[in-house]
Amino acid sequence: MSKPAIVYFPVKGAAEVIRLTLAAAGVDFENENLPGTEVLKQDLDTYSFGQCPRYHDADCDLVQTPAILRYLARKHDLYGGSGSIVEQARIDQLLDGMQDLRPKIMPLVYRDAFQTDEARAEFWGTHAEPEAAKGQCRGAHMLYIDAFVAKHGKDGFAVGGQLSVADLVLFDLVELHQRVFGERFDKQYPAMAAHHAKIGVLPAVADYLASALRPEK
Ligand SMILES: N[C@@H](CCC(=O)N[C@@H](CS)C(=O)NCC(=O)O)C(=O)O
Repeated sequence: MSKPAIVYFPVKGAAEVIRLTLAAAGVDFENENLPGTEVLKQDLDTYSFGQCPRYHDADCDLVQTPAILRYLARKHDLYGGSGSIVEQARIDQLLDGMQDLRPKIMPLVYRDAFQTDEARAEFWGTHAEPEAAKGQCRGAHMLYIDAFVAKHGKDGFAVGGQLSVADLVLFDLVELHQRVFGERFDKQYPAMAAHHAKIGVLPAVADYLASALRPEK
């Protein structure tokens, strides 16, 4: 039988949160690289919304990253420790809050037009500078994430006291910020940097980070 697979481009991009979640769950998966974007529009049976990433295993074939993450969290016990629907809702809140911030930082990593000091200053001034959280940032601000984790996390985990899908998504979100802002980010958000360091040394995650399964870019 074939392994669970992620269908995407050969970059971390939007698929990295899925790879991290599978790795943390100890799932032996593979990457299937898309040769181009044409298939996304030609095969709407598979790519229902004309987009990737796609995930498939013996039980199902899915698109839409949030749906894939929740499926994997339920399947691999990464949706809160107690089976409590309140804890699951807390995890959902954090996932949704991070989903507001993610599209703001992604272009600074992946789009040439946003690799400028102006774009970095604009992002920092709107989505990372603590004072800016008082203004209109459309719900997308690192201070909100930081405060949510301080309130609802325990023992270094993002929500509750054990590893959940929210930890893997936060790990990736923090890393995107670190790629753009380096030490400036860690100094401004030490608890987020500490969370990243903690998750990165969990044995299953560390093995994945050092593996050939992880795209370089
Ligand atoms: N809502 C989708 C968005 C995925 C998305 O934006 N995918 C991009 C690649 S990162 C894509 O397929 N772009 C091609 C297109 O939209 O035509 C998800 O969360 O998975």
